[in-house]
Amino acid sequence: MSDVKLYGFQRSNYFRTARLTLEEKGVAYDIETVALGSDEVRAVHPFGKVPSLAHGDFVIYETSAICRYVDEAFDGPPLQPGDIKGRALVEQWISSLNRNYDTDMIRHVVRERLYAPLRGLEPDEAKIADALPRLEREMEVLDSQLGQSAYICGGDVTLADLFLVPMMSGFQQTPEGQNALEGRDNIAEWWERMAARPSFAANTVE
Ligand SMILES: N[C@@H](CCC(=O)N[C@@H](CS)C(=O)NCC(=O)O)C(=O)O
Repeated sequence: MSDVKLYGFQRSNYFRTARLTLEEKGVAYDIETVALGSDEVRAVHPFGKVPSLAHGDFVIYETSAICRYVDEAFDGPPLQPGDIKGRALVEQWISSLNRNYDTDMIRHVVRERLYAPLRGLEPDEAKIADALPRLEREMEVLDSQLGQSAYICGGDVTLADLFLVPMMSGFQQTPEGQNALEGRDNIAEWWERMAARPSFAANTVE
């Protein structure tokens, strides 16, 4: 049993980002599967969201804070650059991935196209259509960035890549995702590199 415990559930893309970070750092951890709305989740997150992380009696929520904490509190390969500008770019990308890409890829497309039918609901086609022009630009920007370096923020994997992996895995399963990714060869090559990493097993959703 480890003194690091990650709370959440595997379908959550943010939970998987936190897991990928722990895996990349080589940190031993336990998983506590908690259901949204449960007393267990509210005990470790004031807004009842996932994930949260406990390290001993220190409990932290918000995925970017969790990932930075894990990167800085434990040994293992650094997941943020050593220089100020490099760290600012990682922060820029994490913020943009959360604000723009997660909104459109996950909340507008994946939740409607993949998850709504699992709950017996019809996808909200207007919500999906609304995101498509933004997704076009988002994929253009991402593909251009990945044309400059192997990973989002340079030649090494950073936290920014670990935020994108779970978003991309759901998105590319949708027809809208496949369409938006058509011809985006730099994104496809990045995906192959990420999928080849041992940490990628932590991204699997049954
Ligand atoms: N800003 C939060 C977002 C976390 C989040 O939205 N998690 C989703 C699961 S992927 C969730 O808990 N949704 C339930 C809800 O919003 O009530 C973070 O970075 O941790």
